[in-house]
Amino acid sequence: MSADYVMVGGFLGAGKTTALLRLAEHFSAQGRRVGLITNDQSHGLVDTAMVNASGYPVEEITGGCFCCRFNSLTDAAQRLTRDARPDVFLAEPVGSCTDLRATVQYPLRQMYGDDYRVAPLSVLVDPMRAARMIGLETGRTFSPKVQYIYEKQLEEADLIVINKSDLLSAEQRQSLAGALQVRFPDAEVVTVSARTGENLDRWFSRLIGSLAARPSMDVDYDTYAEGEALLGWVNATCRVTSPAPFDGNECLRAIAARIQPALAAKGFEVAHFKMTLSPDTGNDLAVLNLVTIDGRAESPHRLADEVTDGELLLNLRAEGDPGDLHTIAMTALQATAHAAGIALTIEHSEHFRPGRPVPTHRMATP
Ligand SMILES: Nc1nc2c(ncn2[C@@H]2O[C@H](COP(=O)(O)OP(=O)(O)OP(=O)(O)O)[C@@H](O)[C@H]2O)c(=O)[nH]1
Ligand SMILES: [Mg+2]
Repeated sequence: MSADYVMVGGFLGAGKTTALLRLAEHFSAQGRRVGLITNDQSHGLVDTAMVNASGYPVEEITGGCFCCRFNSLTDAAQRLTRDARPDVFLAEPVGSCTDLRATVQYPLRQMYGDDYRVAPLSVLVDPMRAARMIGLETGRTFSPKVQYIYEKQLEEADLIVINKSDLLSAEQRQSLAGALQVRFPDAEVVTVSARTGENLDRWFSRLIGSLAARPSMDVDYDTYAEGEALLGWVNATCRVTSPAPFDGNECLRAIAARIQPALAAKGFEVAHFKMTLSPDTGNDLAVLNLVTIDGRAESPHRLADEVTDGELLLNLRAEGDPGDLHTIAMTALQATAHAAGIALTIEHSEHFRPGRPVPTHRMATP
């Protein structure tokens, strides 16, 4: 019997992981077994920590996007099948990745059509980012080549899912949905809130169908590669210990309070800056996110109790020099720990620009 394969793309920070966890709840409530697949250019993923904390089986594909690591994607699905026998796979590609229809969906359908029923391609958008990108509102945004990736993501969508509707007025919803529909007529536009649950059923009901059979879009891989290379990536895994219990939520807030102004001073636009703090005991988790440089850092999950030791993960993706991003992040981690009397050891850290995307397969038609 074939399993459903649902991929939810969209730019960094749009709310993919939040929405996929909602989708996992939705399918679980129907008695279905879900397996999640997270993906990033490198390891030490905040997303995997979030999925783990929610208790769903998860496989992480690191070292490149799904399209460039297609065999890792199918291997991950097979490992999940062996361990948890999911009948629906929920996959989150890297937020700077596009051309997923031609490089992931169509190859899966052509080569593994007996194993997977490939659902329509959803592309999530953050409404503030989208309104700036398409010129409905002014404010900080990315360079044109990064914008190219953003627009290509929307162009290939079956479903453009405007997320975070809880942040929008009725007029803002209408004008954004209208503008996206005119610009991307092949897609159905739905507006939801993964946070409040508003209208999620409408979106989820569309995932039962199958991928629209249309030719894949044209992509200029030079512009795509140059766009990705404008983004800097920092991942760090740290061990924190303290002789006295400390407030883990406040610790993340204090780190962000140092990083955000330092990035702003350099003129770097944030794509997504996220951190988690997982205490060594229990399943609780503190999460902090920032999705634009002029936005406000948020803590969608807070630790209920103080902590004495745990693992702190930092993932920063911004348009800026990776070396500078790394220095800013490491300085803030050490300075915050020092000020709070916490011992912080950086066990792993790396910084880089994503390499040129070289898909394993590329299929022009379904
Ligand atoms: N207000 C609001 N915030 C949301 C909603 N959905 C997600 N967020 C927040 O948006 C931020 C980014 O969410 P994620 O789910 O981590 O986004 P993502 O697309 O998975 O990000 P990357 O994996 O880095 O590309 C977090 O602060 C979320 O809590 C929503 O419906 N409303
Ligand atoms: Mg995510």
